[in-house]
Amino acid sequence: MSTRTYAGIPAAYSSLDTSKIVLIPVPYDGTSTWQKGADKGPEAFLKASENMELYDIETGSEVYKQGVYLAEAIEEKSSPEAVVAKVHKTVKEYILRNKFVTIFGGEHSISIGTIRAFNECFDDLTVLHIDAHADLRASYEGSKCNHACAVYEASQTTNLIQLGIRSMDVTETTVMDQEKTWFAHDMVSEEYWMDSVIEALGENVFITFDLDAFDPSIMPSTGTPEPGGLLWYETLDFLRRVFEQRNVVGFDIVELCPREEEKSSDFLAAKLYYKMLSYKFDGIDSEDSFESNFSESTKKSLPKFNNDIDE
Ligand SMILES: [Mn+2]
Repeated sequence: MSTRTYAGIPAAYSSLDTSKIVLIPVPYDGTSTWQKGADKGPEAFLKASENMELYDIETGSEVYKQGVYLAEAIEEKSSPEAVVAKVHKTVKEYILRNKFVTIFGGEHSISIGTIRAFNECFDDLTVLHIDAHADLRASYEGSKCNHACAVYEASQTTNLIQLGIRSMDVTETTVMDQEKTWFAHDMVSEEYWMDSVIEALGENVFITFDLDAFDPSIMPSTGTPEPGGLLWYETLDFLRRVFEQRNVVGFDIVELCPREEEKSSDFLAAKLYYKMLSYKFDGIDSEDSFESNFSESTKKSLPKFNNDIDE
C-alpha cells in the first residue's frame, strides 16, 4: 500500500471507507496514432494536483473534505481489450460500493470500459462526450478498443451527446446523430448552445472529457491537438450548469500527454478535475452521506461486491 494521497490531502480524508469520491488512474497508451505519452498523464496530473490550492473560490468550498480515495492505478497493458475489461470491472466494483467514481487516463479507449460500467449501473444513461474528435469508428487498426472507437459502443447503447467536435472521418457521418452533436464551429456562432445541449441530456449523465476538446492555446500537451477548441471559462460555465441541472453519476478525463517543458496543461487538467468535483458536491455538507443512486435492478442483482476489490 502506498501512502500517497490525492493532491497530498491528509490521510483522514483519503481512506476508502470514508471517502465519497474514488479516483482511478489508468496510465495506458497502447493505440494512439500520433504522439505517444498519454500513459504519463496520470502521474503528471497527480503531481500538478499536489501543487494546487484546495480551496475553490467560486463555490467557496474545499471539496477534498468529502473524501477522495486514490485507487491503485490500473496497470494492465497486454492488449486494448484486456485494458477495457479491467477498467470495466474495477469501475463497476467501486460504483457498487456507492462511491462517486472518477477516472483519469490514459488514452481515450479506456472510456469504453468506464462507460460500459456506468451504463450497466444507471438507468437511461446519457454520455456527454466532450472532444475534438468524433471517436465513432466501430473498429480501427483491427481493434474495437482503439482510441478512435471510444464512443462507438455508447452511440449504440446510450443517449450519446457530442460536443466540441471538429475532426472526423467521412465514415463516421453514418454513425453520428446530427441532432445530438454540437460541432465546435456551431458553438462559436450559436449564442445559446449551452441551453440546447443541457436540454438534450437525460437525468443521469456520465461525462467523458477528452482534453483535446480544449483549444491548443490553453491545452497544448495532448496527443492530437486541433485548432478551434473550447476555452476555460466557457467550459467551466457549461460544466457548472450541467452539474446543477442533472445527476452527474461520474466522469473520466483522458488524453493528457505531458511534456517536460510545458506544465500548464498538467495544471489545467488538475484544476478541471477539482472544479468538476467542486461542482458535484457544491452545497453538500461533508458530514452528509452519499448515495450514488445506481439503479434498483442493479441493487437486486448485487454480487458480494464488497469482497471483490483488490486493495
Ligand atoms: Mn480526441
